[in-house]
Amino acid sequence: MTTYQFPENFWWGSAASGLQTEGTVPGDGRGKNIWDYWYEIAPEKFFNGVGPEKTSQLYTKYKEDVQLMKETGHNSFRTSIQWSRLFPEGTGEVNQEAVAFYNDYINELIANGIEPFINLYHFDMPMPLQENGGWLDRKTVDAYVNYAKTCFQLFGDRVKHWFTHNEPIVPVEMGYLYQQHYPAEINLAHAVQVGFHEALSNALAVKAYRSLKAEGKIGIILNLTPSYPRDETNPADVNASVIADAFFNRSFLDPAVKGTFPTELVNICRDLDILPVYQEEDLAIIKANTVDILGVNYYQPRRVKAKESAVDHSNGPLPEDYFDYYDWPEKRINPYRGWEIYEKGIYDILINLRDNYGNIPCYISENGMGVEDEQRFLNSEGMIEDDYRIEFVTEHLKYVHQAMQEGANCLGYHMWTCMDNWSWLNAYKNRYGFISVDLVADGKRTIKKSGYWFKQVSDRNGFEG
Ligand code: BGP
Repeated sequence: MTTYQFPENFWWGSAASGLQTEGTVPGDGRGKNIWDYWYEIAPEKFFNGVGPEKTSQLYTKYKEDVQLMKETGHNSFRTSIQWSRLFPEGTGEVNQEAVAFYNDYINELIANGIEPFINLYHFDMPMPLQENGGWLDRKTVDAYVNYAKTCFQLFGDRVKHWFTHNEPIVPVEMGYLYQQHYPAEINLAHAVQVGFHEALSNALAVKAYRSLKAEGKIGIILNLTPSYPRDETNPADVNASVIADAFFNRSFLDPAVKGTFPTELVNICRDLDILPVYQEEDLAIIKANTVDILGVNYYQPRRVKAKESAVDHSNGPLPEDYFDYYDWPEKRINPYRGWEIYEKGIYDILINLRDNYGNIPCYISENGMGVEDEQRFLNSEGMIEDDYRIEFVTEHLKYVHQAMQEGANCLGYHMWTCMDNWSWLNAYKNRYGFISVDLVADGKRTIKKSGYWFKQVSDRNGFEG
């Protein structure tokens, strides 16, 4: 048995987002976002036809939920402020119902010893802005900066950890390459423009926050997917992994932390004549306004090899023109989500940040395992015995610990997620929480075995394993 001891003040908690947890109630004044709209026009795309209007009813149950966070050992918790709740039109009038709600929610967390980490954009573009192009439209960047500043002013007296975006590559790839988010286009030129505007909006929000001379920290949350080549001794495979890494990781990691874009990516965009439209001062703004802290979401690695298959030109250029995915024979897969489980990836990310990104302060902002039909694991006391989740977290934490022993600047570990919540298109198919949510019994919450286990880990600031 080894003792895995973490430093004092290590952040133990979980992450969620506004849209995935809150739900709507009549009179709350929330505006429509792209998910409401997509559900309206294509409900069949959503697992079991469940849309974003109800989700886990946190809007009315947050007091109960904060108590459950306490019971599961949280000293910190991340959520996002829904843009379309605060600004029903995306810009203009602030919705005072939203201000009251987020004030109460934040105060409740603090009163219970849980530090609120607040993220801004988590995939929830207000529909009036999307109608003008969403992130394709430069005016959305201005609207976003206004939303960011408003949040800093309203809640910044109590919130000391801010994040500008959660996984900004996801709206790029899922909205403009792989059709999993609205507007579900396949258009690399649009994807590049959207990504650039998001990167710029991050820098402008950092700048706005700094101008307030606030004492808190501001960062960004990135889903980093280490790109492993099929064969590390084969230069063509290694090159494929470098390109995949530039597209999916360094596209945001480099501008956010170093203030520059990866040369490989810029060269590809130049060759394809799809460099984004930008204004003269944008690059200097990005250079000057890098983040204080990085949130790392880690679920799965990316395995690639040199391009062997024919390039498919039917949808114009795509990242996959430069590499093929590699099916590693030794992989272990979470069959419900279809994602590889590879614990060492979390260590490799932290070491990469240590060696190549100035050891920027960071924390694991999401990690977790979505499992279908967890009712199978109910015991006679009505508790879900999710030993697989305990094992998943334990094995990842061991690698986090090892990286920290070797100098990685990791300040905490947040699970995805606290309460089972609604997922993009998958709705309630896969459950990730420490706490189950019974959709039939009006959202009844029950702590799972992993929730009690996490409390012990947090109390002891470590575990034996
Ligand atoms: C991350 C997102 C979360 C969450 C999680 C689980 O990428 O930040 O919002 O949804 O993944 O993934 P999914 O819900 O697709 O199973």
